[in-house]
Amino acid sequence: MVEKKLAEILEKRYEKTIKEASNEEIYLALLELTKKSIKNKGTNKGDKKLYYISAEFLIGKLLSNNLINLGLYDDVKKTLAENGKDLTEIEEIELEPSLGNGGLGRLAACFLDSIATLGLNGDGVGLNYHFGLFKQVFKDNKQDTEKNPWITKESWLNKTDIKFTVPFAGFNVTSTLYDIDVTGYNQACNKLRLFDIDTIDETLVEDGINFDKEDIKKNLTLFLYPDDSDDAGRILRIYQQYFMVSNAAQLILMEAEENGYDLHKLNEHVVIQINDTHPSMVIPELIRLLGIKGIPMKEAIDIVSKTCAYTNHTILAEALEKWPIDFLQKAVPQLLPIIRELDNQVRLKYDDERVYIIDDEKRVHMANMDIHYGFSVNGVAALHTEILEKVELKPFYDIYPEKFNNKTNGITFRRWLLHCNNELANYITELIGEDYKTNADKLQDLGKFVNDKAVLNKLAEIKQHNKTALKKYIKETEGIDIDDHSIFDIQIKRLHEYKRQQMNVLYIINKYLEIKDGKYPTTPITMIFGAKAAPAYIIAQDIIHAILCLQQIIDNDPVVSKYLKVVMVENYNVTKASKLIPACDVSEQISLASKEASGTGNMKFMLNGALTLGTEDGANVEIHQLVGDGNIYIFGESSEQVIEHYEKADYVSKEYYEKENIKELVDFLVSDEMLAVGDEENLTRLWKELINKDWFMTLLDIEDYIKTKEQVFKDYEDREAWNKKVLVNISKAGFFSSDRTIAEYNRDIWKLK
Ligand code: 26Y
Repeated sequence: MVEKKLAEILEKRYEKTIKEASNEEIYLALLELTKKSIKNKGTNKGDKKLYYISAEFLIGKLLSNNLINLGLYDDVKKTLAENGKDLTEIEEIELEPSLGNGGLGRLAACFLDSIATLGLNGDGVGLNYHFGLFKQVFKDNKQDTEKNPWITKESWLNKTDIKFTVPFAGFNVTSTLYDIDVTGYNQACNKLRLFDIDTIDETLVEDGINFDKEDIKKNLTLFLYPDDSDDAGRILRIYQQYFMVSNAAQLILMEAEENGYDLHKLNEHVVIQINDTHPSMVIPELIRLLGIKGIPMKEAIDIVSKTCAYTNHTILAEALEKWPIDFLQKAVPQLLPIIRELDNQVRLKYDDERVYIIDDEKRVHMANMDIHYGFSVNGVAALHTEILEKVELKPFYDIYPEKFNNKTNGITFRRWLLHCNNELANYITELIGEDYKTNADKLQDLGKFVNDKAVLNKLAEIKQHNKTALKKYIKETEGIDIDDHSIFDIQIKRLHEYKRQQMNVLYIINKYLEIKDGKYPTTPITMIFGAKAAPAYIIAQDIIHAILCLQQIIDNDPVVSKYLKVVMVENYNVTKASKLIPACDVSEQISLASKEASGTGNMKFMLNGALTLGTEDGANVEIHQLVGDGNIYIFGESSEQVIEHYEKADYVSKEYYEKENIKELVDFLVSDEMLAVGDEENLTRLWKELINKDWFMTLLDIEDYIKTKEQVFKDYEDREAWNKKVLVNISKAGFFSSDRTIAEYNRDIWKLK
């Protein structure tokens, strides 16, 4: 069936057979075939609709996932193989959109998959960034940035004829809506709706990622998170955010009116999920637009408050957006009377400046607005929500305890198991049947094989295949040789000091010095990193530099390189994640306790049979509870202890640095070896930062980290015991299906039929 259709398309397009066609031609034919098949699926309907508004949707490549969801994957793969073609190679043709930067964006993508799969009527709404987040390249052991174009003539984007006018101070712009179909697993479809500005000008970007930040009509949708280290950059972000939410609000009202809904009862037909504070201006914008439709402000505020729900993804103060009134005045003055009124109402009710929307420095606290004028506030893991309630947002929790709820994050098993680890998925099916694909709890049935040696060996064999496949991929893409019989220890996530890649660096230094001293690991170790750093985040750049320098030093050392290898993959993205995760033995989740809201990589690794080395932070806490002490490696101070250190301001990194064994590791950063391959300015800055500030308490946990990691590597040697732990981890991962998360959002917040 698939073979016939594919052959027909290729014949019509290129007058070629499958055998004759190039990978690119086959990709384009599969794109056409898939899009046709999506058309036959129909869309989810219902008299209430969710709009999930987000600045990021890190969707990754779509071909294989769509094929899986449409039930065509196995057929296509087989047909291609019979004609001498390899689906994995054809996937390479598709460009990965970089419409996201990290966890929040990937979560939004997993959620879209689960919303469609559960048959819920819900779309994503965001922006069609032409160059997305920057592309990372390494030069002289440092990160360099380039634009990342991904929009091709034929793609998953469908241009619609929906257009809106968005008003800014002194000028209007026109938008066009593009849709990407979101396929559910064996289900009808939803849409990801991406707005673009009609007057965009890609030629504005001359070299790297630089462009004229003030030419709003031409630059608005060029990049996700354009540099905001100056005022022009910050104001541009306001323009972007407003453009996103004004389009979203106009779309919502247009669809409500098309359906004949009474706008006075909008909340009965619409629910808006505000993904972090980036879309928060949707609240005043919707109030403004309802006003234009004749609904008085008081009532409009009430309607909007019953329609909007807010998700918080971080407790880091610098990520909680506060926009100066002056900036808003400059870009979107029409919102100010509304925001002032919202603030006034708060001030009349509550005599507590911590909950005001506008502070005494004339800044608008976006999260505060969301909490007062939304009906739900959720954190993304149990510990995170607890910290919000008890510490970070306590004054709000005291006012509105009923609004607060937890929704522990999840991941879609279609991408993070069926697609990225097809061999494991098929083996699980062989053992326990298909049900787990739609009912993830069923994975628990694997538990009964925990003493079955044949099963344990087979799991190890699949892991080995994935490691060998990764070795090949890294050779092809990075030009680096790795030993597929070494332990694969992986830390992949955005670069941030709180995630503590620098602690892993100190571990590597420790191992390097040990090997130099003649103490060799039983099994060689490969430490793999992947991380982009925000271009303006100096210390993050320095940490990348340190990793790349170590990589070079170790590569050049004929003795050490036999036992230890460091690889930092370039331009870490969803595609690379899906190759790395199935091959991993040890999952590094080592954030300072209390700082990682949830983490979702931790869940992907667990599902793919890696063991977690982590702190009691974010969703690690829940992983720990599920698998039990014996199947996870936990270290470091607890979130309570850490929060106490912050409150008492009693952590002094220098006191730890003075310990001889720690000093040796930190000082290596500025050793002759490092300076021979690295840049003195960067390395010295990082060294000083660790000694004098160490805001995320690396030196506090380093000893426990090293000790625990040694235990991990020791335990790895007992292959059977290790494989049992692997099996337990996979069998307990069902809780982290985003189908479960979405079912909870719907039950508690959205209430869609
Ligand atoms: C605009 C700027 C200040 C900003 C840009 C991006 C602020 C925040 C973000 C992104 C945050 C983010 O990705 N947070 C992550 O969300 C994941 C999904 O909930 C969590 O798993 C993860 O712990 C959290 O860091």
